[in-house]
Amino acid sequence: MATTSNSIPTVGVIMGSQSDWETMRHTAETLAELGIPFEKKIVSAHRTPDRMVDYARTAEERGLKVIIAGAGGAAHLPGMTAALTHLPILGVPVSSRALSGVDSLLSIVQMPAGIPTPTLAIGRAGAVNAALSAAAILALSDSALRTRLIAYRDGLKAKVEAMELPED
Ligand code: RP5
Repeated sequence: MATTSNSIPTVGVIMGSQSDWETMRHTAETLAELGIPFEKKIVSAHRTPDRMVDYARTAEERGLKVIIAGAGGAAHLPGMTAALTHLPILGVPVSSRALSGVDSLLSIVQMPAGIPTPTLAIGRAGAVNAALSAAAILALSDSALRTRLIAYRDGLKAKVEAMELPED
């Protein structure tokens, strides 16, 4: 299991394949930027189902508070993980080769009532926003993180305010 710091990870970042890392690295980078300890692991709902069950069933006792799950195609990882733990599961649809991630999006978002998988946008935007959503959840009980999250958003605001359009 890859972890980012000596602190106990509070966020688990899982993905169905190494090919998902190009998208999910944006989740990892955003969590790191906000100083949130996380772990990352490849867990495939279809190809390593036993690993998925073990990961989800031990998540809470290992200290995780939120899990971010990214997958593409028939993207069952977020939903199946949500079925195995009551921790919040945030789903990131990875852009697929065949259907550009629309299949991933619909696979994750259309859960039956009772087992939710809050679902982000396809690709990089969703990966970044999953990290920010996890931060917002954790910031409810972490005032230092709340301060860092507000500073992150202030940074975005400053960037847009500094933008300029070319002269005609
Ligand atoms: C899914 O199948 C993974 O989440 C990945 O997005 C997709 C393709 O996997 P690879 O064929 O690249 O391993 O399980």
